[in-house]
Amino acid sequence: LVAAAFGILPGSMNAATTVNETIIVPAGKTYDGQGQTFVANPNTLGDGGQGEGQKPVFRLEAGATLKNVILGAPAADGVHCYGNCNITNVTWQDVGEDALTLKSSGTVNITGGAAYKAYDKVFQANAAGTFNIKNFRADDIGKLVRQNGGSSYKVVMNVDSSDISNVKDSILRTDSSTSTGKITNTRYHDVPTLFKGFASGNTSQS
Ligand code: ADA
Ligand code: CA
Ligand code: CA
Ligand code: CA
Repeated sequence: LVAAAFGILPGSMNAATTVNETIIVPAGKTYDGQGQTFVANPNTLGDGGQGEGQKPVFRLEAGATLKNVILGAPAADGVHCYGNCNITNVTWQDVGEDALTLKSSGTVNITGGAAYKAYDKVFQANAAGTFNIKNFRADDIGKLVRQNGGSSYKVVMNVDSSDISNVKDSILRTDSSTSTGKITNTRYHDVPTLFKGFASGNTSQS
């Protein structure tokens, strides 16, 4: 078949790849998913519910890039970044426990992509650092960025040119008096509060 020869047999493009063991992207390397859908094996990584301790589908070492990836359900604990990472055109169709966690200090650049159906958090900051979120779409979420509850390190949260809707709690949330939140050029609807827990003067919106 001509279609088979060109790899466009019906169904073959949309079949999800089941990830049994966390895919590690080494320091400084790029993993290009080429638009493929990845789902977690619930028995080895996690069922994508609210249980803590699930494993990530992707683990990015410092300076790694993840691009052109669709995470389907279950997405377990999503993506873990150990230091700087670039997340380009990555879509979470149904966020698992959370979508992405900064596990050690660094800058996370999230450009393009989307996150849907996050019962609680999308991006979780478990270390000091910066989140630059640009051209992102989020719908039906608890919070877009949450600094780990009770922590006092500094997290800089920037959201630009994004579209955020149906938020249960807030877009950006921290308990740290040094963390900052900035939202620019962004559309939102059904969002109860943009910022929660920031010290006065540490937020801006335009
Ligand atoms: C919760 C939990 C933390 C950590 C975090 C996460 O905030 O209290 O201990 O597990 O989730 O990284 O998902
Ligand atoms: Ca959690
Ligand atoms: Ca979900
Ligand atoms: Ca988590």
